[in-house]
Amino acid sequence: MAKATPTVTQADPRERAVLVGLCLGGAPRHETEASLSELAHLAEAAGAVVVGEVMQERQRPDAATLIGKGKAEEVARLADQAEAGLVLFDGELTPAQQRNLEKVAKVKTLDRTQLILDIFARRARTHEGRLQVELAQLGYLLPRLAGQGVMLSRLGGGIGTRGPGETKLETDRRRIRTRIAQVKREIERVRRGRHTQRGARQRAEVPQVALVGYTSAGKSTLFNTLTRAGAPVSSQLFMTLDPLARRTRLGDAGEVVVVDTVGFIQKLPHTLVAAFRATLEEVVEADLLLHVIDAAAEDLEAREAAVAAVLNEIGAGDVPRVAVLNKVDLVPVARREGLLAAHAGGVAVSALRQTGIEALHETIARRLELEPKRVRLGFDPAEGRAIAALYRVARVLGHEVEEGEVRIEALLPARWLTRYQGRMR
Ligand SMILES: Nc1nc2c(ncn2[C@@H]2O[C@H](COP(=O)(O)OP(=O)(O)O)[C@@H](O)[C@H]2O)c(=O)[nH]1
Ligand SMILES: [Mg+2]
Repeated sequence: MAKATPTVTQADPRERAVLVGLCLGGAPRHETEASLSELAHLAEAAGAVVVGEVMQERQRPDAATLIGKGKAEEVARLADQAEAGLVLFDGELTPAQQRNLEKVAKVKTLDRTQLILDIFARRARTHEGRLQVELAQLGYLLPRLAGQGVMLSRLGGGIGTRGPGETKLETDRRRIRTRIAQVKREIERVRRGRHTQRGARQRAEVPQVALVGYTSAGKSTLFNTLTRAGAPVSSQLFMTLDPLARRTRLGDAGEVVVVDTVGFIQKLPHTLVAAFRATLEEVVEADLLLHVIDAAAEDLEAREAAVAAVLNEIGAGDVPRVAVLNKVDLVPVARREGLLAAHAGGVAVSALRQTGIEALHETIARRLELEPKRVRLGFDPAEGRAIAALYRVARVLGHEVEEGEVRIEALLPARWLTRYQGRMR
């Protein structure tokens, strides 16, 4: 079964990909299909556009090409017709299979692990995150080094480090092992530093809201809905175009930083677990998590449990959490009501149709205690820094000096009341 979907115009700059799924030994077909649709979603997350799909059923994998030579040729024809520059295999290819398939397909051929690594590499934002991804990439590369075709240049290391009588391959392997050891040490160092920082952790001036949930639950759609609606046109030019973290205003309630994350992936290769967790560091630091749930998913409870388990494991179990039941445009009203009843404090939205967003704003504002309180505070004129800090978190209505004291009247988000308790006048 092969189909090409030639819906994309030639002007589209995205990489064009053909997906290949394999259904082995009479495994249920719908499992392979579900896995393939997750792969499609991952491909999109990596910036590709899916232009064709091939699925094959066989008893056992072919040692040389995984899917068998005839099928591999069919993939090559489809890739050619669809003008695809990339073939993505759902599953892991041995180094030899990858080389053989690339020879037949005549275009870049990657497996699921490489695709996920690519997504993580784009998305790792912290130093530790980048190191974890590099470590996973090196570990993946090491057994796949077989001479030509492998780009080592970006791994650093000088030319001419080759010892006498040593083959190029051995030098490359040694260089990778050295780098792996370096990266591991660096990760340890960063971790130790982080623990000391966390002890002194303070509330962020602008509260951080992180979107978590399963792949394709609608996190990125909601991210766009939340941040686009909030961006005033005049500041558009100055808005950082970080695709994953954006500062935005929630109606009248004040500003937050919304952070998008990589979704929880169903078939995450175990070698990628550490790298995956590193992409979630910001989740641990967030003030509020929006757990985006696909209300139309059949295995919704299992997915939720998987997300909750990972949150606990990474130390984000205590971060306040709101259940956002997304895609309610796809479910009957009765199911929506049932889901809301089962998720105390939850909100039903459609990120795509932009319904329920105001209620979500209100919930976020309430949970983050953003509602403004009118206060009068007193400062010593020498406390310039404390005054500047207040200006950053509050809307100042009046500022005057009385009896040698700076008196400031302001609208202060409720979350800051305790910090300024001693200054109330
Ligand atoms: N019908 C419907 N589809 C949605 C909604 N939100 C997202 N989607 C679709 O679900 C798919 C996955 O969305 P995406 O935001 O990329 O999910 P993510 O993996 O969690 O970031 C896309 O095809 C979206 O268009 C929604 O509220 N209703
Ligand atoms: Mg996304």
